[in-house]
Amino acid sequence: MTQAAKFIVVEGLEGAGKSTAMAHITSWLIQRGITPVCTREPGGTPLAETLRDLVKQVRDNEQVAPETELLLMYAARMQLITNVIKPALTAGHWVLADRHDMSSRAYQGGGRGLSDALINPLRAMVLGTLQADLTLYLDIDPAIGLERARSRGALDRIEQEQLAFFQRTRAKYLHIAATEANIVVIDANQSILQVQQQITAALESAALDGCTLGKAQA
Ligand code: Z5A
Repeated sequence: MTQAAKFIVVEGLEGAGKSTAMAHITSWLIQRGITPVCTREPGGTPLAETLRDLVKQVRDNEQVAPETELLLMYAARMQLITNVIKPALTAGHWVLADRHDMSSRAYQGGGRGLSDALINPLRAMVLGTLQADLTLYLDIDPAIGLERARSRGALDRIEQEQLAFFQRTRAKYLHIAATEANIVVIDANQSILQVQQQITAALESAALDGCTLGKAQA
């Protein structure tokens, strides 16, 4: 493959099918000779995985301030970008991310109601010039996503939020997707096969830096 390394992000509410999509995209890329470095957020380095555990747990019924949650997300992201994402892209590896910055804007911005004025300075510090080449936002009715998540077992601290929290989060996701470039909305309410077909179509038509990957090489 001669294309420059690309940064592809999968986003969506819980139960939207991100893990399922990650596996599909990975095999789509491998068929084209590209083995991506896969990440998840929060997480992906030893310290970031510890922060992930902390942010997902309920501890002694302590309320977690929205700002604390925001800072933990960006602390984990800083570690991941510094130690994994940037080195991978610099070395010419494609990066495929299960959640990234759009999650913070949707959950802590939309869901928790934190302002752009509060979030944007953190984004500037942590992201610098890093930008996804393509974001696939898997849009799902929160009630359906939560039902899928519940069927897997116990819910973590954020998953225990009320439906209205996820409706605000979804609204923010949709607003960002409608107003910013390089974001494709996938209807994740459909069957796994139909979702995969939409993802394949999005990947095939994505002009990643002017270079369309298209069909697999023979
Ligand atoms: N969070 C945040 O607040 N701010 C941030 O900046 C970041 C994160 C980065 C991370 O959770 C939590 O952190 C998350 C947001 C917050 N919290 N919440 N709530 P996570 O990433 O570990 O988990 P998740 O987002 O909740 O992912 P998930 O529940 O594992 O969902 P998923 O990966 O999108 O879905 P899946 O595992 O692919 O599928 C779920 C099930 O549905 C599974 O049984 C599938 O077989 C099934 N499935 C998948 N697709 C379909 C379709 N199309 N039809 C039917 N069934 C399907």
